[in-house]
Amino acid sequence: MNVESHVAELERDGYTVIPNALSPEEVRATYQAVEELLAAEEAIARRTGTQSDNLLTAHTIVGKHPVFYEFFLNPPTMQIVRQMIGDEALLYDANIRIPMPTGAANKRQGFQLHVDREDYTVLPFVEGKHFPMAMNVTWCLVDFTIENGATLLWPGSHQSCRVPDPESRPPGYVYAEAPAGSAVIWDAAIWHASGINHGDSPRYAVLAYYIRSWMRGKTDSLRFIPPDVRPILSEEARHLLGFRPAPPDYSDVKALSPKQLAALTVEEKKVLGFAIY
Ligand SMILES: O=C(O)CCC(=O)C(=O)O
Repeated sequence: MNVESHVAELERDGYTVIPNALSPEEVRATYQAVEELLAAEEAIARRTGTQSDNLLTAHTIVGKHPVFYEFFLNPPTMQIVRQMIGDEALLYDANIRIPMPTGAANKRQGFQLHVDREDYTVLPFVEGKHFPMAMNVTWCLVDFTIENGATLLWPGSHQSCRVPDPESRPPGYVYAEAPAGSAVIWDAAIWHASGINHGDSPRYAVLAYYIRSWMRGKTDSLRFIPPDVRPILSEEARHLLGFRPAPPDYSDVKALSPKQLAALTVEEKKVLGFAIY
């Protein structure tokens, strides 16, 4: 994989496609996990609108099925994400998203033209210069085609530092057509919309949203991991989710070496402003 060219595409176009980010076995196992999770949630999800005729979704999936515990460390994806938003990038959320072959869209729910979480990905930069704050990743579990609802992307629109009219469909979009196993990575500020599925089978996909390490976002993304799952996760997966020591950024703390930091007593940490409670 040529990391530099994927990063260059993300910077220029606002998106890139990594073929074979998942092996065929991983695609199969993930597909099965998606089916199991959707079936487990179906009764409630139908009532809440999380699953509907046109769209099946599942939210906050990391802790909901063992296949997803480590999934979001996907090495080819993380190489690119870390280049774009820093080595300490956090996994903020992950979802299942399956437009169904009805040839119709729900109102909003990603079908409208949008950017992701504009409060911090676009609005701070209006009239200024784009700065990447978050990356959205879609793993295709089936081939993404124009017919089955491949995502629509407006290349270069992340540089506009503007939020689009959700009801509009300006010219200049491309479809993220990609074979199963691909990861489509886009800058959260790119204008995009879910395609409508005019095909004859569901468009299976798993999505994740990564943010810069110093951001908090708007949901309590740590507390959606069930307490019994936390100890099962690898150290790296816990770190990705944000279970990590967060030394405050006072100058007297920054002056300490990792060894000195590790040796601090609770009383010393209290004085230095650590979150000890
Ligand atoms: O599933 C898709 O094609 C698009 C999803 C989307 O727009 C989003 O997650 O923001």
